[in-house]
Amino acid sequence: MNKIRQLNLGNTTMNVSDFIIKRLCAWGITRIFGYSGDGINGILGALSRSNEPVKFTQVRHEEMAALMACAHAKFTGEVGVCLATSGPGAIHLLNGLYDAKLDHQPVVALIGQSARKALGGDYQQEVDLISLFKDVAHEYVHMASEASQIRHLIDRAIRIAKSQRTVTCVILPNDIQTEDAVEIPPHEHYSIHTGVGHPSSYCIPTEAALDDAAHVLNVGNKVSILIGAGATNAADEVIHIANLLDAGVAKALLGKSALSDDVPFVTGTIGFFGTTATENMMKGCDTLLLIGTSFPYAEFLPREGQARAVQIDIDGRMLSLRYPVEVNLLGDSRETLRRLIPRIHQKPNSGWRSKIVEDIKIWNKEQDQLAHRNSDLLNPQRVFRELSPLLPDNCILTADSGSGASWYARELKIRAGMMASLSGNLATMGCAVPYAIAAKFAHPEKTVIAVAGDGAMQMNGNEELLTISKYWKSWKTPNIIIVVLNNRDLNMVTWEQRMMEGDPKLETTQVIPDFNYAEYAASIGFLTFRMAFPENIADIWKAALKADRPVLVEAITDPDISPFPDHVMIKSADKLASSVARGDNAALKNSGHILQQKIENAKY
Ligand SMILES: Cc1ncc(C[n+]2csc(CCOP(=O)(O)OP(=O)(O)O)c2C)c(N)n1
Ligand SMILES: [Mg+2]
Repeated sequence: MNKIRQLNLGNTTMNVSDFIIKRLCAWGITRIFGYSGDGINGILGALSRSNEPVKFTQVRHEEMAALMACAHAKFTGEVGVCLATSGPGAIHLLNGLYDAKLDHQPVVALIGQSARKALGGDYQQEVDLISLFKDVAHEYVHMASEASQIRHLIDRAIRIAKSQRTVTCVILPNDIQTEDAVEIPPHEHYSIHTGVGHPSSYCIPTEAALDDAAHVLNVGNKVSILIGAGATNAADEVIHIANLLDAGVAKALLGKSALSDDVPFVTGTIGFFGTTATENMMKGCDTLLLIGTSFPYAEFLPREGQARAVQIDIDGRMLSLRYPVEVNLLGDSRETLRRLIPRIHQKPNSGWRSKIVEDIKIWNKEQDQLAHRNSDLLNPQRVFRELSPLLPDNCILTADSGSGASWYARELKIRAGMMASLSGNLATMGCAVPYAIAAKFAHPEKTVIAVAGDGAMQMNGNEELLTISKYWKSWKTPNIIIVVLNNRDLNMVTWEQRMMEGDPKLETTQVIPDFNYAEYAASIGFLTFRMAFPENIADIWKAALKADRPVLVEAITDPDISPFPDHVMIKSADKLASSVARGDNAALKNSGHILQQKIENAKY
């Protein structure tokens, strides 16, 4: 074995950790997000002495490392890697790893463990990591028990993460990390000899399935299309097929950046943060084409039986999951659409498409009025409506779970070349800032804008500002803007409680401590703005966008303006009436005329 080691390294001694770094680099991994601990001392040593191009990003909390690894995967298409120590460090990773798992992102977690001789001995920080990670990394979680396993553990963890678009995990006992590396396992029984590399390939449906799908789409009269993250890279094809089908296109939240909002028949988002144009289209269609989406909420899709449906998805498990689909197409969105398009007959221009385009115009006009309505404090809708036209080309947007996600969904208009993401399926708070940091590391030349709630900032965003402060001078451009919606409220949930439970705002659980985010960020080197008056909004955005360092914009916004649009709230008019009857006037105060009447007439 020593001979092999020397063959590969000349006179240098390579240990298991050096070899792990080398192997990661052979796979093209260039960044590891992580946090130190004695369970991974060997790897940290190897990282610091490595001449390989891999870089380490030191975060403030391991959950952030996992969220960054997920965002890295989302914004680069590469595998994201995070590194944490045994016990508490590994446990902290979990939420971020679930974010990656639920949004189908390839992420590899490398975690430390107590030394092998201590395992099973109730040793300090000893946690049963295989069991703990068995759900989040169920496709592949293994612990190394000897050096000659390392090559295949790393190779398989990366390959499976890539091919299944999921989370995998390699557990590395602390003592194994400094053993001599075995680059080439002995050529004998029980040895595993894996290689590096994963082909770029795509899957396409059969000709027969394409014919069947084309038939359903060709005989339909009112076609609506819903796209998700799986339609990224298929924008031209989506536009092409939509034009042939005389259809409109709605976007699930994770598919926000898959298609430009400039396209006149894009109805915007669907769901709780969706537009009336999308809602009308879904209610009126007789045919539904789903592309790369697993948008979950049935009530926003056509009723069963209303529409004949075709779905395209790269993952067979996601087919016919949300709507009983007549023709399931298992394949890559772009390649499948390319093969479907020649089979589609051009539908004549009909009232269907023009009504969709008209609905979009009506929606935009109404939203403009709503953004300019008076409120006690700053209207959050106006904050984002004024930012949207100023967004730089090719910028990257991220958002937290919270009211900000609604304004991000509805008010920030995507143009071709932009990227945008959030925690779609896990919908975890606290992803906006780590996502933005990962985006900036991956694309340092681009402007990155994160929309964060004040609750999320208090949960972890404030700490992660320190990471920006630590690294921003190493980025090619300094342009990263953190927008904090300071509403002193866990606002989205406060509104859900009004809508779903008929509760008034519950002071004990919903009001959060006030904090001066701008002052704090300024103290660690940010350029900061407190946005409190409508007439200053545009000027603050312009100044923020041309800043020569990271920016934090603290918008002091009105929690009584609902992040949910009226057409969604109207379905809960009786519950909202109950919240009003119990002394909370917010639902009545800022709603439109029709909703107001519904609330006033509602029985509770
Ligand atoms: C980790 C986590 N905890 C709790 C929730 C439930 N939740 C969703 S949005 C929200 C409120 C967020 O408050 P804030 O960050 O202040 O944003 P706001 O809605 O006020 O703009 C909560 C508590 C969640 N999604 N994730
Ligand atoms: Mg808040």
